[in-house]
Amino acid sequence: MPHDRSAPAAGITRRFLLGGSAATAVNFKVPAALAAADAPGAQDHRLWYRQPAAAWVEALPVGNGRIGAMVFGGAAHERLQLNEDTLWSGGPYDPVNPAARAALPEVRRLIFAGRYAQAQALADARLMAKPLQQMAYQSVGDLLIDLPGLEGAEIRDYVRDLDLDAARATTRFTVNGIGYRREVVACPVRQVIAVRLSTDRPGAIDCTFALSSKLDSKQSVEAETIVLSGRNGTAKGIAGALRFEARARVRTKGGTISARDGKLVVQGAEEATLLIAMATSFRRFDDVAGDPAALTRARLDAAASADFPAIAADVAAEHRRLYRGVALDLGRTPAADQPTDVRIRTGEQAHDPALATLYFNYARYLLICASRPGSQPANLQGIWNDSLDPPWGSKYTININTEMNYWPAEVTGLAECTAPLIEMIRELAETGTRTAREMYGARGWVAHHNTDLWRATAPIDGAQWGLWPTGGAWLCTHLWTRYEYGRDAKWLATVYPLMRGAAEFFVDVLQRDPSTGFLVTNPSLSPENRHPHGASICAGPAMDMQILRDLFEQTAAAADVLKTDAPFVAQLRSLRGQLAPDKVGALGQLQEWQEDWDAMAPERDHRHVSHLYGLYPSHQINRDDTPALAAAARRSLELRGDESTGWATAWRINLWARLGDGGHAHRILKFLLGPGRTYPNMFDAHPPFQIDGNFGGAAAIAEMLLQSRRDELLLLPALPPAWPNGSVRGLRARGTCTVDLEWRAGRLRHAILVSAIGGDHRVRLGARSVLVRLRPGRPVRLAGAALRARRDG
Ligand code: FUC
Repeated sequence: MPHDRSAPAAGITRRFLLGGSAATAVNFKVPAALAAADAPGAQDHRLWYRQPAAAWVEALPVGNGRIGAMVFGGAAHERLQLNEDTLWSGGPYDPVNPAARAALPEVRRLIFAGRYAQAQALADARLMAKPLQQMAYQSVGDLLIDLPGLEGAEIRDYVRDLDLDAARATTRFTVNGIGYRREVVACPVRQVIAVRLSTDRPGAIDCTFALSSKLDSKQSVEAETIVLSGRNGTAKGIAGALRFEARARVRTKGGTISARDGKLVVQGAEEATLLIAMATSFRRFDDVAGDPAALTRARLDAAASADFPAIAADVAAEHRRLYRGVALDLGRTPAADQPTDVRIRTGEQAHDPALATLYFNYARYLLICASRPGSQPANLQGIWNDSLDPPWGSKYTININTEMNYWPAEVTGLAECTAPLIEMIRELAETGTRTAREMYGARGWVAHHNTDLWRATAPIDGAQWGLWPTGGAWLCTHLWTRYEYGRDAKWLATVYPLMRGAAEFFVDVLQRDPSTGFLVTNPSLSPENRHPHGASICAGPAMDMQILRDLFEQTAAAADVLKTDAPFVAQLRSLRGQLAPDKVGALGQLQEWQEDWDAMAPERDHRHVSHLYGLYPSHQINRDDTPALAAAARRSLELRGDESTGWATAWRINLWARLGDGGHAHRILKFLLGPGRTYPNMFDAHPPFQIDGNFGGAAAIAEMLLQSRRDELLLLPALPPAWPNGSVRGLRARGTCTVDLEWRAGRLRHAILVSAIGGDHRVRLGARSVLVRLRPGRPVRLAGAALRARRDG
């Protein structure tokens, strides 16, 4: 076979492809983690391929929350595309438009007068941020490893994989009987990416290492270290204010290291290990005085004492601390034995329940790798982006996408990964206070439909998309959710001011709708859907009303827990009752707007299903308490259709799961996992790549197995016929509960519940329910048969 992109040699054993053993063609000593790929279930924790990545969406991601790499796995030419999560264009800036406040009353008046297009034109002229767009997340560049001796050589026995449990990408192949191995990890403990090249023949490694970047930068070599230092980009008139640095230091067993043309040259080595550190001068959204040279140097120096096995062991241990908290089994068929890209290509036709398991596990892997305490939150691409000008700036779109990134966090045991999101809300409350004051003359704080590294909060892009004041409010519901799961009142006290500030803003800006007397937002919009009157902007879209009902009630409930702010609580509860209610329209659908416009809207299959927020992620609408609204939500979903962009498809699956329709949810999940919405590296395809679909899809799988609202637990609420037998261990429910489930022939065999703080929980299985009193830390086992035998409790 002439080059890298070839299929594996005929006759290669499955054992080898799965990770090798003593019987394989290549006589590597196989680390336990790789050999374990033969163990039952190991394939549920592994993406693997028989050819290198030909495109970025075939490369495999590693990350430690803050820094990451996409590993291509080329034999003669390896590329690691590198990211650092604070490398964005621009610098600290304040986009508030000073003309906005004076124009606001007229925009409001035009909206209440039904002159929407005119209102939107005025809003475009006077209300929008300056600049009109936010800053973009940017790639650091590439680490390039060239092995000139392999150029044109016949590559045999090629396999590359990503071990989701050990958090390691490995590439293996043979050339002329010599076995080559390359491993990559991103270490959260030592803050470096480590790459090891090894062969089974001493002295066989001849290669060069280089760093390159598309940003304004220069490379130099200091001893055994390549240094890439540069500046971030200027964008939309905001000057680049960041310096960044990537440092890669090589160490070898045997052989020599020299420098040539800004590259490091290794000759005759048995093994080469490269440690890469990256940093920028970013310290906070208003402080860019960091020293990336000092930071990267210090991290390399600190890591120098450890060899690759020690670093990889740290990576695996720290990763497993989070990753191993949940174990899912949805059943397995022979389809699962194929390479990951083949499974995705054929998944829609094949019966491959384990593909959903892999997707679920991968999402948990991705969240751990993209969002850790101290890092930035996961953006539209997590932390993986090869562009200086990525789609939608690879920012934080907070009218759905950022929230969706964190949907699986609590239920799948990754609450710790929400720390960066919570920190971002704190920062938005700072910048958003100014936006509230200057633009609206209001107290509290506001964020619109996007933000960036600099925590910009003014409306962007155009009024049709950006003039939506409810982004901060939606984010605040994640604070209450965190409290509901963790029940830590001390922590709640630290975030209560953020919730209070978000609520206070709406106390000041809500307007009384002259035609109905209800309180509504104005101006606003139903993300990003145009109504039939030549605009999207309007008053009181259903989603705003639903989010504000949650925000007001949750803020009041938080104040109750903290025994504070009684007058404000009374005011919030009174205002909550005056918010415009949900309505059912002529088609039997849940109305997206105050008026029954849904049937006439230009895009009836619009990707956003914003008015269904009340059904998921909120619990306001549900089949038990509000059956008529739940039926209307179902009708809306039917009208919108099942297939949409990646994230919008994932949202639909969660919604069908909340409606208890596992079969329907599963049909849409098959589409999400197929080649139209999943790239070969299992990244979600909007298209283009957007990571929210991965997280929304994983949340949906959990939602089909377990739902919790207040102190109620719904077991297997939307189990699809396609998953008759299975089990899950470690899902979380509100009230510090951990839930294990096992089912056979579509029926629950047993559930094991444990709560750290104990308490009474109503446990539901279909129409049956039982009240369970949990004592702190004491597991309770419930037999499915016993639950089914109950009349009701
Ligand atoms: C919203 C969505 C788009 C895309 C973008 C990042 O604007 O409407 O589909 O996901 O965010």
